[in-house]
Amino acid sequence: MAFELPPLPYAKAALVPHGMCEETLELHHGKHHQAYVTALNGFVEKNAALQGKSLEDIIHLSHGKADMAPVFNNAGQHWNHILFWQAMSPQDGGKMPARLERKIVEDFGGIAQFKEAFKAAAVGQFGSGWAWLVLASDGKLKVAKTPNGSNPLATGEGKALLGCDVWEHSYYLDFRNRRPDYVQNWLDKLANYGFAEAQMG
Ligand code: MN3
Repeated sequence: MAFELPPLPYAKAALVPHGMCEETLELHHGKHHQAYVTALNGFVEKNAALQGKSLEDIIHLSHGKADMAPVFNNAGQHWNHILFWQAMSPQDGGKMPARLERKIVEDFGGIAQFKEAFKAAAVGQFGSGWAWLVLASDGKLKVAKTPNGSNPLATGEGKALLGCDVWEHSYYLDFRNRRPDYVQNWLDKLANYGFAEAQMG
């Protein structure tokens, strides 16, 4: 079974009022994410060791292996974007549900402190990559950042509850070079905290 581009969980224009234009989603989902899926399927087709494996298995078995870097990058980016589309919401973007709010206050000291830490990770990721809210193995919420196609599943930093894409293709049409503004807007108006809470288990 070849990997497939999942449909967006909302219309391409749904995030316009929240700072992400239709063209951004058209290109980001329809071109960039599709390109990762197409490339990954090409690698699987040529490598028997990858056939029949889940996306998660492919990420684990290619992580940290120089000769498998292109496989890892594309598998990682497929996984990251599947999460990214779900990590935004046109209806509930920025709305903090009670149970997640309590946990964030407990582990970060407050919502403002969490957002500052997340923004620092997102802005501090040099070049392309991702910022994450993860549930670490010690049961605490943490912020993490990864370069390029990597993610907390590969690094073992925890279960990814939210992931914010900080590749330039994610924000250049809407925010030009202003990554800090994109991330602030993402946390305040786009982030699907209900999805994050549901993933805490
Ligand atoms: Mn992207």
